[in-house]
Amino acid sequence: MGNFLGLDCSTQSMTGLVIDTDAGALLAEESISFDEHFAARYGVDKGVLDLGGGRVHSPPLMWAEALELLCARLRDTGVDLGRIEALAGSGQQHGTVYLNEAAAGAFGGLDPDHDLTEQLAEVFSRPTAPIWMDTSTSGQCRQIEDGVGGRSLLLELTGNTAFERFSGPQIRRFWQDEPEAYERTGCICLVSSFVASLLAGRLVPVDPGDGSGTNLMDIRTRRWSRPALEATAPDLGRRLLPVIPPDAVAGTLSPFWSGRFGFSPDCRVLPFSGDNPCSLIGLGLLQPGQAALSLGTSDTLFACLGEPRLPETGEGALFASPDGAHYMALICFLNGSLAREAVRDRYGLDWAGFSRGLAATPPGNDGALMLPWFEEEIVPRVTRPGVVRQDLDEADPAANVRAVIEAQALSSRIHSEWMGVEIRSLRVTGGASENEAILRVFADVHGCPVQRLRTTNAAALGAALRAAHGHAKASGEARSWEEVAEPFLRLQTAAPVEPDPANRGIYDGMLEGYRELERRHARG
Ligand code: ADP
Ligand code: XUL
Repeated sequence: MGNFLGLDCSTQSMTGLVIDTDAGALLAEESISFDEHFAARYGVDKGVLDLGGGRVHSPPLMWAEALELLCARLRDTGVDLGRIEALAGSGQQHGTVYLNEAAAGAFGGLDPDHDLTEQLAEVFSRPTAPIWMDTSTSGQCRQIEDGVGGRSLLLELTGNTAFERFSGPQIRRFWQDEPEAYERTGCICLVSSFVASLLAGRLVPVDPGDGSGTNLMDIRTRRWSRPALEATAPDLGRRLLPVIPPDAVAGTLSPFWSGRFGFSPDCRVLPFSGDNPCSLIGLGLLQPGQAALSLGTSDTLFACLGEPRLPETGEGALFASPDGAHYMALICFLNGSLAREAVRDRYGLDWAGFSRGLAATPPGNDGALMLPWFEEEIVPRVTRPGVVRQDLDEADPAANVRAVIEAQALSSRIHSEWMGVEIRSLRVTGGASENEAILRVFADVHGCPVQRLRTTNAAALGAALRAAHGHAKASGEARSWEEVAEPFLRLQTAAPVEPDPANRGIYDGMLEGYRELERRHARG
C-alpha cells in the first residue's frame, strides 16, 4: 500500500500521524495545542470559549489555522508529504459549523499563495461552533423528542435519546435564538466534515459514525431521518449533505495543499468521522465484545457491538462503526481530565505528585467516596455542578486524589452495564493513559487488564488506518480491517496493567454504595 495520514481535530489540539503500511511503521506524529498557539488570538482556554449559561463553543477559524500549522510542522519533520496516498480524519463529535452560501466557492478556490484563514473570513454564518461540552439545550432536547412522537421513538429511529451536546438540539437552539443567521446558513458541517471540506476544497459529507451523533440520522438506513429533521429546524434537510459510506472516496486534496505544502495532487481524501468512532478502529475494536477506555478531556468507555443495542437509560450513546459493519456503544463523562486537573490544581500537585497520592493511599480509600462533579455532568445527568464528599476529608490531598479516580472508575463500571458486554480487557488511549497509577485503579475496578498503546492518539491512528483501508478498496486491492490494523496494534501494544485480584472484592463491595450516593445526589 504506502504512506497514509490520519488527522484528529480534538477539543484541545490538532494532531497528525503518518503511517507506512508496507513497513508497519509510524513515520511522524505531531500535535498543535490550541492554547499554546492560539489562546491570545482566539481567547480560548483549554481549546474552548465558555460563553456562559452552559454554552461552550470553539472558533472554527482556529481549527483551520491549526491545520495549516500542523501541515507545516509535519513537512518540517522531514516526512515526504508528496508520498502520502490518502488521508482521513477524526473530529471531536457533535460540534456544528455553520457556513454561508459563499463557502463552497471559497473552499474550491483556495489560493496557495495566501494564508488559509484570510481566505475563510467570509464563509461563516456563525463565527463560533457549539461543541460537545455545551449543555445549554435541555429544552430543545425535550422539544425534539416530543416532535417525533416521544423519547422512545427518537431512540428507536436514531439509536439515541436526545442529548444536549448532540448536533440536532444545538441546531434547533441556533434556529430559535438567531433565525436570521440560520436563514443565511447554506450548509451545516460537523467538526469532522468541516476539516475534510477544507482539505478536499469542496463540501464533504459526514460518515454514518459521526452522523449517528446528531440525533438526526436513521441508525438503520444510515440516512438523515425525515421526522428527526422536521422536529429540529425548518428546511434542515437542504442544509445537510447526504450521509456517505465511510469508505467512499470524497475527492482528492485541493491544489491549495499541494501548492503550499508539497502534498501530491492525487492524494485521496476519505470521509472523516468522529473521534470516538475513529478510536474504535485505532484501538482495534473490530469484533463485538471488545472494549476500550479513552481518558482525554472527556472520559469515554466504549465497546464494539454486533447489533444495535439501544441505550434506554438515556445515558449511553450508540454510533455506527466506521468499519461499515458494526456498532459502537459509548458512555461519555464530562468530568474526565477536567476533574483530575481540578484535584491536581486544588492541592498544588503535578502529575507525578498526583500519582504519588494514588500510591500512598489504599484501594477502597478507607471507605471515602467522592462524586467528582466539578462541572455539569453528562453521565449521570447533573445540571448543577457540585463536588460531594462522603467520609472524605477535603484537607487530605492524597485521599482526594484517590477518591476522584475511584469515582471515575466505579462510575464507568456502573454506567456501562446497559451495553451488555462482559468486559474482559480494556484498551486505553487519551492523554491520561500515560499515567500508570490511574490505569491501575481502572484495572482493579473493572477486574481486567488495561492495555496501553505506544501512541496516545488512537483517534488519529484510526483515521490513518481508515485512509489506508479506503485507499486499498478504491485501488481495487481491498484488504480486511484486521490485515490493515494488525501490524500497528502489534507494534504499539505496551505491557498491560494487570488487575490485583486482592482488590476485586474491595471494589465489588463499593459498587452499590457508590451507586446509591449518585442516586441521592444526581439531579437531571
Ligand atoms: P483531547 O483529545 O480531548 O483534547 P487528550 O487525549 O489530548 O485530550 O488529553 C489531554 C489531557 O491529558 C490533558 O488535559 C491532561 O489532563 C491529561 N494528561 C496528560 N498527561 C497526563 C498524566 N501524566 N496524568 C494524568 N493526566 C494527564
Ligand atoms: C462523545 C463526546 C466526546 C467528544 C469529544 O459523545 O461527546 O467524547 O467526542 O471527545
